[in-house]
Amino acid sequence: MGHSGTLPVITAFEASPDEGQGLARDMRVRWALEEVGQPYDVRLVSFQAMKKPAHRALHPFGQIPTYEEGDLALFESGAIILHVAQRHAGLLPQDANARARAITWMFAALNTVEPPIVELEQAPYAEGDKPWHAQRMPLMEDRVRLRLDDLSARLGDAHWLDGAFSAGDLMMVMVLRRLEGTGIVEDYPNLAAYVARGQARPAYRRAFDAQRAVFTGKKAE
Ligand code: GTB
Repeated sequence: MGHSGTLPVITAFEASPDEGQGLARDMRVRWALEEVGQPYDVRLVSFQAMKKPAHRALHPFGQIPTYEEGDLALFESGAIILHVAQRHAGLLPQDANARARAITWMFAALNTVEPPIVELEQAPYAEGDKPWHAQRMPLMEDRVRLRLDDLSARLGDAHWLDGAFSAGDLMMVMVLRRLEGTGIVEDYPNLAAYVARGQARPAYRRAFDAQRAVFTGKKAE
């Protein structure tokens, strides 16, 4: 975490509840920046500071991640990654149609696959004390499996969703990672291999180590 003053600055949890597992959404932005070789600074934000006016000026919903670059300030991990991918080579194909398809996979990850996964993940915290919670869990899990059935069928034995690795794969891998601990992805060997393939990328490893260093208190570099 240098402070050159000229690098883009992202925000991340000062104390991520996942204790360095890289499940919060700064991880996907870090990974994108690593894929394109763009160094960045990180400003760590506490849960309290996130809800204060200074942070809300950057993020209307009082969340992380945000992205500042010169006089540009962005929020929403998808918008940030699209911005990074459009300005640097490495995350989107050159061909216009292939590029549009890769962006489509970013939206599919965020709009079609992530919502039921987040719903399932958050239910125990949000409604775990309700008498109907135990009955709702399998229904939510079915909705996740419906998406994974189709995603698995589409991926088949390909390495990535549409040709070369793209921002669409980056987003999809990160979304699938949110199922860690449920055993659901493991029921789809090609999706499990797909996630592992993403995690094996050197840029992923660098991003993971950098966010983990926030938890362990060690410097990543
Ligand atoms: N749609 C936005 C985006 O894609 O950027 C969503 C941003 C968002 O949900 N941010 C979360 C946040 O700031 C962090 S990522 N939450 C604080 C708040 O709302 O007050 C969600 C997240 C949090 C923690 C874990 N974890 O510990 O495992 C995983 C994911």
